Formats: sequence, C-alpha cells, structure tokens
Amino acid sequence: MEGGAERGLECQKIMDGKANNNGVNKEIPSCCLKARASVPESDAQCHSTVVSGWFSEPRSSSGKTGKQLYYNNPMWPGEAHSIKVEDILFQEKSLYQEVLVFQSSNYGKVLVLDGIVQLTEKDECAYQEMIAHLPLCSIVSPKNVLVVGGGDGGVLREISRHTSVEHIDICEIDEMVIDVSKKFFPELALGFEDPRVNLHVGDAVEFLRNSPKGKYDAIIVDSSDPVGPAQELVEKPFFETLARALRPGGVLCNMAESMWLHTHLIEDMMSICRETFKGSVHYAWTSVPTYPSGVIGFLLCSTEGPPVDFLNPINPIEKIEGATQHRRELRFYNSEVHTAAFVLPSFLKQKVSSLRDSASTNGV
Ligand code: SPD
Repeated sequence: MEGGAERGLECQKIMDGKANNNGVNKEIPSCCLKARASVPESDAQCHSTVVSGWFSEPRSSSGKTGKQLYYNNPMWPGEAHSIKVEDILFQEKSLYQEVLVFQSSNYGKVLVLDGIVQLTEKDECAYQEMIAHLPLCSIVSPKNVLVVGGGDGGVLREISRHTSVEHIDICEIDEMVIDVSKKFFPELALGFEDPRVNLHVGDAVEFLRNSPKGKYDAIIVDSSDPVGPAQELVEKPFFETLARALRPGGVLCNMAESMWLHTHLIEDMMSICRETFKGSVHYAWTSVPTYPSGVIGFLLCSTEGPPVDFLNPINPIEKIEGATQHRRELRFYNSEVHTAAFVLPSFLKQKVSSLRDSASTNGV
C-alpha cells in the first residue's frame, strides 16, 4: 500500500453504519462504541489515522470543522503520541481488528493494532525481554510455558533462550498478526521457528478452559490493551482460569499498563490477583518510549506452593548456557535490570503496599 497524506480508516465507516466486509455488515467494536460515547457522534472516529505523514496514537481527527482535534481512545483520553511515517506497508482489517504496519523515520517498522502501537523494531527488545525473562528467571528449570497473545513471535524468541523449556504453547486469536509479523518483522517471527513451539489460533479463554489443571510452570500474557478483543483479559474469571492452569508455585507475567495513566486499573488487577493467586503478587515496570507515557508494567504472580522470590532471580539468565546470545544478543534485560524493575516510585508503592496489607498471602 502506498504511503501518503490523509487516510481515514474503515472505522469511520463502521461508525457511520456503512461498513461491510465482503458484503457482510460487521458489529460495532466496543472501542468504537466507547469512542462514540465520548465525542459528538458525527465527529467520533477510532483506530488509525495517518495525517500529513504522521501517525498519532490513540488517534487524531480533524472533526467536521477541520479545526478541532480529538484524542479519545478510552485508554488515553486527552493525549496522543505521534510518530513520523515514511511509508505505509500494510493496512487491513482482520476478523478482530485493524492491522497497520508502517516504516517510521526513527523507530524502524511499527506494528499497530486498532490504532495502538504494539511494537517498533527499535524498542521492542525492552518489552519482549522483560515480559519473558522476569517470570522465567524467577523459577528453577521452567519446562512448560504458555503464551497468551504474542502473535508477533517476539516473546517466543525470548522464551527460546531458556534451555530447560521443553514445550511452549502459544494461543493467539488473530492469524493476521502472525502472518504480518512473518512478513514484516522476521526478527520477531523467528520465535515461531523453535521446534518446541505449538501454535494454537483461537480464543485463549477457551484454550485455557480445556487445558489440564496445573499444566504450566509459567504463563505469559502478552495481550493488547483491554479495549476490544482483549477486554476480558483483565477480569477475575480470566485470572482464575490462569491460576488453575499453573502448577503449585507456577508463575504468571501479565502485561499491566502504565503506572502514570492506569493506576486504578493496576490497583484493580493487583487486588484481583491477590485474591486469586495465593503466592506472591508484584508489579514491575520498564521503559518503552513508543508506548503511551513511555513506560509499561507487568504483573508477576505465583500460585500457592514453593515460594517465588521475584525480586531476586533464582535462575539468572547469565548462567543459562548460550542464553544471552541465542539467535540474537539480549539488548535490554539482565539480572540487575530484573531486580531494579520492582523498585516502585512512592505514589505507586503506597497504593500497592496498602493492597498487600489487606491481603494474606504466603508470598515473598
Ligand atoms: N499499549 C500497548 C501494549 C502492547 C502490549 N502488547 C505488545 C505486543 C508485543 N509482543
């Protein structure tokens, strides 16, 4: 697809009630409904817009008058982050979401789902390395690992560094994300080449329901934000399903948004997890410049059983043979960064510790 000036996307047609996919009218996605609720109906749009060579997340719109700007993604009201676009490489609607890949000026290729940046070639290392190694370096000899989401393959690439791992399941709902990653992001999609990987395309909730109790040593939830298809991935029933699929003393690492923007969501998730996981529950964070507010967090939980000390990795990456160089060298994660990731600024520490005081766990 050629690059260029103004592109209003399919969502506007959905908002106008004119959308169809091969002649079939599609249901309005929940993010569009939320967007429509927050601005005048005629001006509401959602999903990606590239205006005059700039991509703006959550999305910008000139509205009817051409004068106003709306930044109305429900996850980041009132702000937007822009990345300069050199060329649009792919732009299509999958069964679940709008998929966009563009070449940026400063961050390499960028993958965007429903108008939200998922990764850029320049800074993806921080997210993928942290979400994989924080849990896997916190337990001895992980063998069975499940990835929920993660269709770009980056988390698989990182899990592959762990020689103790024997079996990796990945459950991704959107096949287009996998195909697009194989075509445009080979450095991530190489994760799928590992023979230990078993790909399941489908709904993770369904997949987990059918998984044997206690099957996994570790589960990594690399989801998109909780609007649209990922909504139920931050609700209690989902966490209960995850806990059931973990062995005693097994670990979960769940994408957990920005401490600057989503303090309440983080508190809610932590409080649900303290009720659900009877081991330890911690929040860690890292810097990803192209995510809103420049940071992203992870919720680390363990089930009842052998205690897990997340803060001091018992299975340090530096001691795993070949791990720091496997397929490509580690660019961000090391054991010092691991421990530092759990150091919280005062405003969050206070909220998290008041939650801890009101829960009883056997965790560290
Ligand atoms: N706000 C963006 C959160 C993105 C989480 N998923 C990223 C997928 C990378 N494997």
